[in-house]
Amino acid sequence: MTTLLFHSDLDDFTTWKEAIERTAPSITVRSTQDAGALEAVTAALVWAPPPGLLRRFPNLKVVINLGAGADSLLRDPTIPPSLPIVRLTDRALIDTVADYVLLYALALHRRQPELAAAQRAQQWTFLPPTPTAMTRIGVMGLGAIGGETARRLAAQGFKVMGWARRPREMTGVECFHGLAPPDLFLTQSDILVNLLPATAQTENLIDSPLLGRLKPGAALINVGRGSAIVEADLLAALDMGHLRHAVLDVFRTEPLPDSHAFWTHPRITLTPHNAGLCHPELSAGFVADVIARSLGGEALPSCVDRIAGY
Ligand code: OXD
Repeated sequence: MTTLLFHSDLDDFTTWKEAIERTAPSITVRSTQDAGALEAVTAALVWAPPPGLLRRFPNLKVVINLGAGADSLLRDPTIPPSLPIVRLTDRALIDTVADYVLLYALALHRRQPELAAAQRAQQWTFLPPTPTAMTRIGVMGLGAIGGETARRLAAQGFKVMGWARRPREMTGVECFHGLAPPDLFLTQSDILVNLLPATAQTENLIDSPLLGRLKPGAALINVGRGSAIVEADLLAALDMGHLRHAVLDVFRTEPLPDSHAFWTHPRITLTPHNAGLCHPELSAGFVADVIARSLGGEALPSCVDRIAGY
């Protein structure tokens, strides 16, 4: 028997507990509030736990991050670098994020924000529809989620480009690589999609110089991390009209503070970091396998590279 600690303010404890214990009866899942004997906990399945929480468990062998970006764990100085962090990126998470980007890419392509504003002003504004093949989308980040997102956008008929640090080949997606997004990628993007994790390299990536290289009237979708955006630069690009609209799901501070300018900006659509979520039934087997491997001293899948920061 082994104990798995579960902590998340967003995911339902009981559903996860039932799914994991049904899949692996030798695992007992306990919540932070009812953790039992601290020494019995050998694994943790967590989303954004309070800093210092995991230090209480002396026999912890592995931490599974309940989501794609493990930045909240990497920011916690009390988690030793030797403790493996595994990322949970299940089919549900990949599909829900890809759906989100497709939804807003279509909305931006069909000028839905402008139509909604016209309706609020009771103006009959005819904006001619155009085929998706006339809109070019640049996707930054081609990992499991970014790759699927790019594929779905291409299947919808959009012209799709992707940029990643390492070379990739994808049917139907024009791939770029390198340390920074190249000019050809940025200057051709009608819609720029950020799916990059929070790292030292992506911090403040979307600033005035980058936004200035996008086509006039381009739009932005950010589902990576809020730290990628220089907020004042984004607001300036929107106010000048160089950027037509921004769809934001992630923010530097979450929940977004009440007084934040993004809440009421007419060219911003925002959602409460709900683009994607893992599903207990789809992930229980992976979680059980990671715990078995960690107890058996075997190599772990999807481990966060502490040097690369994701
Ligand atoms: C994330 C997630 O990393 O929702 O943002 O998984």
